[in-house]
Amino acid sequence: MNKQAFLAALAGLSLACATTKGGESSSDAVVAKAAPAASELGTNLALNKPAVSSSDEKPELAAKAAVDGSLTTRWSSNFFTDAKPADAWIYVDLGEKTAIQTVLLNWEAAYGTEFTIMASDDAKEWKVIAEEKDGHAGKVIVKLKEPVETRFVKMQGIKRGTPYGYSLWEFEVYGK
Ligand SMILES: [Ca+2]
Repeated sequence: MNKQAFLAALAGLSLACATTKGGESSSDAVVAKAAPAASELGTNLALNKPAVSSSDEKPELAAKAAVDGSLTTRWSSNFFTDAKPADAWIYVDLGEKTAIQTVLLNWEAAYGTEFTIMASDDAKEWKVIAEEKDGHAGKVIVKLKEPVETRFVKMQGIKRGTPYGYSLWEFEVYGK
């Protein structure tokens, strides 16, 4: 690579970093890596709402542990018995159609590298509202460009970050 090409590549790299930092993206969803203050997101609409999962590794690692507001309890999908462990999912029922704009996934060490966020009014017909291809352990914040009206909000796993299941300390949903 000559000097000019190297500088051009470097400029591209810093532009990519700035794009990530600024939270701007050309895709439908913006994924922020840093957690905003809780007050910026408002009320967690998923807190203590009914949650359903494709499977649970153990009874104490059930779906409800991802919406109980506790960072010492978690949901884990079952990676021993699931025919397709990478397809595991969890959804929360907000109780009524609600405008949502942010989903915060607080992943345990067993995180999802690739997953989608889906919306539904009946828990049968699902629509993809965001896609993430760079998941990591810890907090992953998926911010939609526009609010979406939905009753059910789902994390649909596509690719696991580890050979284990998908495990979330908390699955949080916000209106802004
Ligand atoms: Ca929890």
